[in-house]
Amino acid sequence: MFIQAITLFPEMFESITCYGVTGRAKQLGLWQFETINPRSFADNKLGYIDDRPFGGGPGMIMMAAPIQAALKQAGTRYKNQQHNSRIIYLSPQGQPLTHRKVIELAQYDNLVLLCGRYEGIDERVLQTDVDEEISVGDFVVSGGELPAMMLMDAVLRLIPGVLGDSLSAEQDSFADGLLDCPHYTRPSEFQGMVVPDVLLSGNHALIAEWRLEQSLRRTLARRPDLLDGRDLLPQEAELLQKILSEREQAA
Ligand code: 4GT
Repeated sequence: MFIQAITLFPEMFESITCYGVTGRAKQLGLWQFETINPRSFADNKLGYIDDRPFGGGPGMIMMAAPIQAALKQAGTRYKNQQHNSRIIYLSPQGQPLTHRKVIELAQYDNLVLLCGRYEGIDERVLQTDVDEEISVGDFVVSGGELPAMMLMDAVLRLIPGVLGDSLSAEQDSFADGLLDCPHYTRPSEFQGMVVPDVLLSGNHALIAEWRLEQSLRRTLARRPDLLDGRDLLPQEAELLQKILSEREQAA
């Protein structure tokens, strides 16, 4: 996968290109990356790419022309029509990023991630040049770079070979629409707290069932919205029934 980020702060992306599993995967050639700085397309000597908002108000707006020039440089629509490319603007006004969306984005050969700063980008270039707007959550940060890196990390994890163990991605929370179960490692006793017996039993079927039950309990307690409209497997339905009837007895 070839990822391009349109950003005023290219160095920020070192955190994803140089470190951890994403850094290793890049070294292995499993993905490629470049940044394009809209600053280099400023049509003035001072290099400014922002201006005051029409209608007044605080802050500055990134101008359409340098953003369009940067997107044009990125190619896609213009040069790489043989590739399947997606141009994404990260913003709080976008559709929420979910595991489902991450799977969808992992199918592209090329993602172009447009990162805003200041109060955002002139709407007209978003209208004409951007395929979709995505949000990483209902909160505001100072720039699109961190949201872009969150999207990148989530997508890259799904590319074969990026995670050392191919089972890891399948076992992540949300891969099956549920929250993750609790995890434990040595020592088996820590400050008087012990690891659940079943995890030391060596009985893999029992362990798998315990983990599924824990996932269901947590999802029910913390994120019941995730269970709405989700088809349950027979084993899940049975465990959920057990959990719910326990609750009724306690009440
Ligand atoms: C939040 C998100 C995002 C921002 C999000 C334009 C200028 C947007 C600053 C940028 N804040 N971007 N993508 N929740 N801030 O995804």
